[in-house]
Amino acid sequence: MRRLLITGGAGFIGANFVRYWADKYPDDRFVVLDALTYAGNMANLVGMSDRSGYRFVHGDISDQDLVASLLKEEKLDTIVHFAAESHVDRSIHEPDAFIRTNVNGTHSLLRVAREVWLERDDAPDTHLFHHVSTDEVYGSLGPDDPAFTEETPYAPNSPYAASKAASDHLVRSYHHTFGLRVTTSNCSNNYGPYQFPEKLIPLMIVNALTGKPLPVYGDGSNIRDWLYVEDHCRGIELVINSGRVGETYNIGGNDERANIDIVKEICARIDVLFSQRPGLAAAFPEAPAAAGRPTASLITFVKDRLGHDWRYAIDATKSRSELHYEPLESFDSGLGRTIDWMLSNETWWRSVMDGSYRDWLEKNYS
Ligand code: NAD
Ligand code: TDX
Repeated sequence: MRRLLITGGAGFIGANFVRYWADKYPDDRFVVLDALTYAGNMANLVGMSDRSGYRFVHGDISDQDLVASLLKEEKLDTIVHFAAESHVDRSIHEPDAFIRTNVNGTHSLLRVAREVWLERDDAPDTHLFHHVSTDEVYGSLGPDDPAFTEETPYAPNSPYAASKAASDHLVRSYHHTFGLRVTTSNCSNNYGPYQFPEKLIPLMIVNALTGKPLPVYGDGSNIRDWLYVEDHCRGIELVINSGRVGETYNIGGNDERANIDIVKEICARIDVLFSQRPGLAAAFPEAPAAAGRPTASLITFVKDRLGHDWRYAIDATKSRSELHYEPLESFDSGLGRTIDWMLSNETWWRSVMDGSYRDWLEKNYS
């Protein structure tokens, strides 16, 4: 039985992981620590407070007293570290928060883990600090370059990627220098339920349903490898349970797509769904599809992202051979599940778009 601290558990991947883990390991204790930045949403964790073993703590990973008291009082033996500033565009406009949370925050967490787990007589018998990172640390690929392996030299291009690269190095150094038991996973682009509609896929779905432009950066030829979030959760589970301490593992979806193809695919699927389900036109009257017009008419090519990486691709051979990792969801089925989830969870995304998802904070902490 594990006793976990899950940082950033009110965000997209963290919340999916909390649900995944709670279903699979109902006897585990899991404490979620989240600062509830704009990306944290208590609605992502709805239903969790009824589960035994679960506790939510509103707080910052940089609060060393808080983290130390949680590790000690709750006798936690595993940290799964998701908390981060995660959106590349925001890191271009306001990089400071990325350094604060991704670099200094991660270091703060490592420092406390070291103190509580390595320097105290009452430390747990064993411990693990799992760090959740990204493929963006490896830089950008050309069309014929081989996919990123764990040996690919780091070449981060955005302030976001640089801050994640710095955090990866800090995690590594705490293992090498102090003997902290760590693992790291570097993962490709996730999509699925509860993703904040600032990222490509949920933004395009929300805008298509509300009749807003679908902004495609540059010529839309940039390529990403797409991974359904549940497969990422499974990959992290495998690393936590069977990964070698001190190692890093790439986790990918084995599904490279150009942005413009994804946007067109979303448009086509929404057109089909509206033609099959007459209720959708009444529910989403602003959607072009409600009037029988193609959703693709909303596609708008806009100024490119500064320093926009052209292609990411993950070689997950190591995870496959050592951990038997395989993504189970294809992009086709995962995109279908995601669009269905968005159609069934209009209240969730509307509350994010109009800001009312922040009411929980106001009610509880004003
Ligand atoms: P997200 O932005 O949806 O969620 C981040 C969460 O962290 C939020 O709940 C936020 O409130 C919390 N947080 C931020 N700063 C904090 C702080 N100082 N203290 C405590 N909590 C804080 O992010 P996500 O997309 O779920 O990504 C989770 C992790 O996975 C990140 O580390 C990210 O770098 C990594 N990752 C994401 C992707 C992706 O496609 N989204 C891919 C690979 C890796
Ligand atoms: O409106 C948009 N139009 C557009 O063309 C947005 C939001 C994005 N894009 C493009 C930029 C990228 O090429 O789509 C691609 C995907 O963009 P994002 O969803 O912002 O993701 P990306 O920049 O690839 O980074 C994501 O994957 C790696 C996550 O946000 C990171 O947290 C993760 O580490």
